Amino acid sequence: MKSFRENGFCVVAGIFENGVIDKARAVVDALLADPSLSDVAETEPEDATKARRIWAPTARNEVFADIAEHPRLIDAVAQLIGDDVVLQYSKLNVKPPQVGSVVEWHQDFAYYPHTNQDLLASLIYLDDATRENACLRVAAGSHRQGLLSHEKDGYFAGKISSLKDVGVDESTVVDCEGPAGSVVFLHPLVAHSSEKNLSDMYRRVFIPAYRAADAFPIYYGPHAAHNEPNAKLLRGKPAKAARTEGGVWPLPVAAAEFNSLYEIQEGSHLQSGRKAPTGYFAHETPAEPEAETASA
Ligand SMILES: O=C(O)CCC(=O)C(=O)O
Repeated sequence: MKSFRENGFCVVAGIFENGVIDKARAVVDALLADPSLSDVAETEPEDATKARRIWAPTARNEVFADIAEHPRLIDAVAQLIGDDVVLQYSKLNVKPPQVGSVVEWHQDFAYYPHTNQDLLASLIYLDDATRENACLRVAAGSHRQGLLSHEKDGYFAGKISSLKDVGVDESTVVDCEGPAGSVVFLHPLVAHSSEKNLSDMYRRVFIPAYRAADAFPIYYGPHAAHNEPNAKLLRGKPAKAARTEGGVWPLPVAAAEFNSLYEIQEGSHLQSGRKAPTGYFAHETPAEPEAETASA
């Protein structure tokens, strides 16, 4: 837990009883083999038969809901963000062999700015994770540098251009390796990423994310609109007040709506034909150069 405060992450083993992670893997195998996979998952651009992200696993199968609410997991979460714990959302990254997509450097708070920073993501490895099959990588201590720029051309691009560009020391990067069942707890401001999976092994990770009950989203964009109706108090009391920390937080206003971190990081949302922000959230667009007019 000291490591979470100092480094912005910690890796904890031994939370789950034997068999729990095997059960979760069996559920994922069944989902991946289901012909209607594309209804519940985003697929790999290199191979549309392979999923890279299963949406909202806790809503699909009680094995995942039980893991996300496991008392020992929530004990650990409560030590890090306080006793009133809300499940914010869940997702499952598949990283299939050979094609598993890169996750570029980013901080979760850039996607989900809240009134305070008592949030965390818990990455529960379902397979043994090493550098070879693209384990999570964290820039230790980067959470102390505040929110780093995730913008490109004036819009939220979902990633940091490079650690060096934003002043993060590359020598702080740590590989979060661990056997299946290990949990990486991530501070919302710690920069993290993972490489493409070029190995022959899966590197699946189930990610329930939590927040203190008195942390509320400060940007009600498409992501919050999707997640908030299902946010669930798991322990303690609901908040009667929002706890705020002062500051100025850039909002994740993208040039077009995006469905996932992968899409926005790859820039494919720009080719999607989805609409740009309008009205209140519209950015100023540069004026078009004036058309040349024929002289008389
Ligand atoms: O799956 C990974 O390696 C990284 C996950 C992550 O950072 C995310 O999905 O936000």
